[in-house]
Amino acid sequence: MYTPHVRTVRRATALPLLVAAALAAGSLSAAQPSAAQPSAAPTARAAGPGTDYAADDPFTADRTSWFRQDRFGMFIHFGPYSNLEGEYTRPDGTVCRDAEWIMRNCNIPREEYEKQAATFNPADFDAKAVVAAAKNAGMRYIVITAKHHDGYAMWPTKANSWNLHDHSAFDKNRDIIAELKKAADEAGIKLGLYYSIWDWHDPDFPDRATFPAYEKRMYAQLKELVDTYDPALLWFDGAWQQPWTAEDGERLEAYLRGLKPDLIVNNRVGKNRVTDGDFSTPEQEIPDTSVAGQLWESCGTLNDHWGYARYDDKWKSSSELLRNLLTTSSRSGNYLLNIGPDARGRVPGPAAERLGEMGNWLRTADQGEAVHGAGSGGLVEQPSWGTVSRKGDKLYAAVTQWPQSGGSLHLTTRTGFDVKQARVLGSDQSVSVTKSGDGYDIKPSGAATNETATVIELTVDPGATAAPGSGTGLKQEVFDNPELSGEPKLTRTDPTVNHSWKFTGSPDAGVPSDGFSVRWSGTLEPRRTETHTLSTVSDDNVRVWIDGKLVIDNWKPHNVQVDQAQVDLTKGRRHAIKIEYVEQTGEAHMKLLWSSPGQDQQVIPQQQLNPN
Ligand code: H79
Repeated sequence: MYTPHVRTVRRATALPLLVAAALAAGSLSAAQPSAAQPSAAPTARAAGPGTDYAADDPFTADRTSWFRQDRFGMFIHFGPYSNLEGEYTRPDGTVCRDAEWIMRNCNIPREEYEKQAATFNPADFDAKAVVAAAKNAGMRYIVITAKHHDGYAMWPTKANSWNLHDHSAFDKNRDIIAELKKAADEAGIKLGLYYSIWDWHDPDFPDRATFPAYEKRMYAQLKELVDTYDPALLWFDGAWQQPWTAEDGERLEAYLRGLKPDLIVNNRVGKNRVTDGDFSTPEQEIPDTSVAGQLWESCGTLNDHWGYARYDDKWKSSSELLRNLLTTSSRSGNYLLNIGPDARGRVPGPAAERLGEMGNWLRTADQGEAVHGAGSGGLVEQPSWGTVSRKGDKLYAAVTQWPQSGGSLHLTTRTGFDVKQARVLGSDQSVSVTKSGDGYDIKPSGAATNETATVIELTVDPGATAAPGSGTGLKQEVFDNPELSGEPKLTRTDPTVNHSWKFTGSPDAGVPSDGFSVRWSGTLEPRRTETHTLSTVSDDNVRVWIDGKLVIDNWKPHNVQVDQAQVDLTKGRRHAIKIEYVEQTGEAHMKLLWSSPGQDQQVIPQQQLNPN
């Protein structure tokens, strides 16, 4: 069996400006109560009761559409550590090896690290060539380290002089981030920027007492990045490190979304939870299934290091890398595959070679259709002989273990659907598909087309899906006590159960941010007759009844948790739903999602909900 490589909006309102202004004024603890927002438009970005940070559903929003389609991106780790190329010669002549962590792991004294950084001259960095290599590989976006843990900025920041412009031997007229942005724009490639919250260089980082001074510089740098390079995505890292807190994450995320509402942000902006940012970030690891409650992107290396390491020749084969990409996209995830340019800024030959081979495979006979724009689809179980992804009415079975002559591949189905047509991409052979046991047997008549994965395209009729409903949402009753007791403070129709009140927010300006409770009731109108997976993302207590039956019961105060229930729902029928939720103290979140074999995970949309 194939085993993947595993080492292991809304519009901005004027409100963000208040936050920005408070920051500019040096006050990071701005708490401006917002005006009451109608529940249909949770646009508030200012801290305080009434704020709802969930502006949209990342699973369906236009904002995230490119990210959900693109599937394959290039990570670039590049900084003054690249100048050492992974080797530090100690004063006693012995050599210590690492990569982007070399300063820390090899205990390089700060002055030494600064001294070598002053000689950093990546004159051969060729943004056009890097973008061309990404595009040629089938990658649709790039994320480059604007600042790694060593704190060194790869753009001409004005916040300090620890940067490529002011502290290097590099051409003072060049700005590699600007060059990359221009080349990416010209090639239709999205540019994202990596920014480490953890900073080894800034003396104000480690101590909570001095941290606000660091944080101010960090906000200034991030504003520079957004204003100057207009990144499509920000990729944070190191936020697990003290003294960074979940409250700091709440404030930073709100600040960034105020700067650029359609920005995509990873979950390391906060504390790596499904409620932080837009997507989860498994590192050097591919989860077994789609991540419940959040988009996801797996980042991984081509060899064993992120930053350039001249001694590291443990290159993965392009076949293994492609299979990782197929596994990832078949689970509705993205693959962010890393290159580490050398001291001169050149892409290592073996890296370029593998990217080229990946691109060749993806272009051949349109095999890339199995990746770009494809996702899990859910119609079938994951097979042991490869991966299956879905794009509309096509299933792409990427077979890594081709059957012996005359043999067949079994597909276990999770719902009823018909197969209309089957063909092998890049081959004239015939493919027979017959019903068998819990699914279909697929029997190709010829040989595999290549060693990596041979793609069988099945054209399917996924069965009856009802047109979208015309619902208006659920009845929502909000109580200003944590017991759902007495008269509700307010009653209204809530379009979706998709709320991130976090620490400071609440359902209404008149409801405190701690000690409130909410009941939703009405009906749920599914579009397919299937077993649905209902997921709640909650903090704190939650319980859900469907047709009078308690199906989710997590009635103890808790931190962010995902709870799931399998429920049989019937197309077009209005199933009764009731949800009770309590916010005790701390953060508050409450989301309700569904998925089924024929329905990708999403927040249950307004059209399928009714208040009665
Ligand atoms: O930039 C590369 C590494 O230098 C950096 N992240 C990648 C993209 C990195 N810094 N530290 N680490 C990786 C190791 C820390 C890993 C963990 Fe975790 C932090 C384990 C648990 C918390 C990563 C983040 C895995 C889960 C969350």
